[in-house]
Amino acid sequence: MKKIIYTLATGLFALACNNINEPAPFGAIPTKAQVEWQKMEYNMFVHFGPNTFTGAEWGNGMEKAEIFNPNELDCGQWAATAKAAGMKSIIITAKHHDGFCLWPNPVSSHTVAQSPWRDGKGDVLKDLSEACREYGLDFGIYISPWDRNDPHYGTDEYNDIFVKTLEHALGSYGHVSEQWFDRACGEGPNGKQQVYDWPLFNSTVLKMQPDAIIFSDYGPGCRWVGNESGSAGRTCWSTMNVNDDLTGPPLSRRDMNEGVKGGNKWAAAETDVSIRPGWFWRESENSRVKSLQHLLKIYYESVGRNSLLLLNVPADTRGLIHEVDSLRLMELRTALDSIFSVDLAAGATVSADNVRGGSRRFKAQNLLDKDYDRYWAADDSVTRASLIVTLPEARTFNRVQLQEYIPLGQRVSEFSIEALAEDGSWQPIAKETTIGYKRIVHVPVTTTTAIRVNIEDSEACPVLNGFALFMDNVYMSHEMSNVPSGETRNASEPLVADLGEVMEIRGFVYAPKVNGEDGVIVDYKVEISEDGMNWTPISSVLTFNNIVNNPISQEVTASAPFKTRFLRVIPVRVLGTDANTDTESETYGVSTFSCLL
Ligand code: FUL
Repeated sequence: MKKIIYTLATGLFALACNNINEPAPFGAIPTKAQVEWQKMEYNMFVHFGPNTFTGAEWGNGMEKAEIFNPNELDCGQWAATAKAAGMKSIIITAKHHDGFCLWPNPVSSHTVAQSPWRDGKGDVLKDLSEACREYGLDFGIYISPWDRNDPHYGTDEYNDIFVKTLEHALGSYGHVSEQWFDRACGEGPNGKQQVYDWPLFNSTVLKMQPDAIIFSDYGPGCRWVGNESGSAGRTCWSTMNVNDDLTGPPLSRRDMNEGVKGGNKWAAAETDVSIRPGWFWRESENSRVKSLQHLLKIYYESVGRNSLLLLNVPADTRGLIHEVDSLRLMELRTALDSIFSVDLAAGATVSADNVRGGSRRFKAQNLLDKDYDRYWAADDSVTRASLIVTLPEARTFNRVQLQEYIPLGQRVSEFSIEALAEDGSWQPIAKETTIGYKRIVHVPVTTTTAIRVNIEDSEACPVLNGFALFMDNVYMSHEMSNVPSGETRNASEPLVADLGEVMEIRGFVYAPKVNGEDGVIVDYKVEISEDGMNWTPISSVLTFNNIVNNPISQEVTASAPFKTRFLRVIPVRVLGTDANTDTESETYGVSTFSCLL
């Protein structure tokens, strides 16, 4: 009888425990589409257009449509490459800043229809959307609001034209998973000023594609990570503080990089970075495709830091992904598979010092079951808790992966990891801040039978759905230095070249060096001299294109060769020294400078 009462009692207890409510969502939470977007983790960006044929990073809009002729274009090859690389979608630059459209449309007269490619009957968006469908990939579109070709740019009419452009692109190719809005604009103070109607642009996208994730500095779907070097903040919140209409003062790069704790909108970071120095393909950069080590570093600093990695793999003048790039992608895939396919926490048992309502539904073991929607949660009053993962035997690892169940919001703001030492003490191996959708923590190579994860602080009760251990034998942390060293100067002083005698030159090359102490030149003027004392200006204020975000070597050529002995570049605006330039995490410094003979 006693036994029956006991069984009945425990049965009732278990029943009661399983009725414990799940935690209420905390703060801003993602939509279902945003959760699915984040689960993709790794996508392909393809920059392609007139710049592919001219070698420019930013076209000036004057490029003739005749130059666009990728006569071996095969979007099936792009999609097959992305699929084999393990990417889940492809986003194409349907219209970059030069205004050229990769699809025929009635809104523009500067499109593939005006090009010789396939006798003006080609359509890159059609080919790519079909290829993506065939390979089970999502399809996304980059359309630049900044347009250096459209004569209406800078007038009220332009916003309506832009809306029609969006409607056409978003309405003609089936499902579009992501709309990429680039807020770059290099018009400068004397250039055309366009006041964009962002609420109208965003509502147009959602009218045409209700589930599309809209990328921009502010979201609303996802936000820019604040740099083009492939690195999300070590602290990385998926929330931001932005106005409802997504307008307002420019966000700081730091806010974009790290997000804002307790921010009012969910807009997780998307890390866009190119596999090459530039965004567009250039023959000269075939030898400068990022190394496997560099790409792994980027992977850890994006996917491993609660961000989605959007890796740009530009198509070449043939219209194909170049062999060098696809080989590197396959090397990366092989490395990622070798690192992440064996979870060294498999077979472990997990306990916690607090389980929500004592309920089996929220038990700590859920962390290992690989079911995304089953999680461990603590009681509402608990913001500090410890989990102990006991391994079946001693195992060796150097990566600890943690995941928060983001459909209920991002909560953890501080955590530490310890390993059980042979003498029974807990030895600290990591101390970090945020987790988010996925956090891959680098720890020293550790051999142990148990790991303790301490949630030291959380905005609300912690809710975690994943824990894993990995051993990475491929990636070795080392300094990445892919910029040539050479003559060093303080970047706020003029850069002066003395050729020794009067010579004919074509222009000059300026290569800012990253991670230096001083600033990189953004805007500048050029002067020449025969004696080094009397100088003649030969330019108005010019800008190094996209140098703020992507500080790669810039080649500046004059419209015709000219003769001089001295040439100097006078900085007009320099990163890090201009109070109006937000450069908290961006100081670049000593540079190389030389003339082009
Ligand atoms: C930037 C652009 O200016 C670059 O050309 C490139 O498209 C990059 C993805 O975004 O803001």
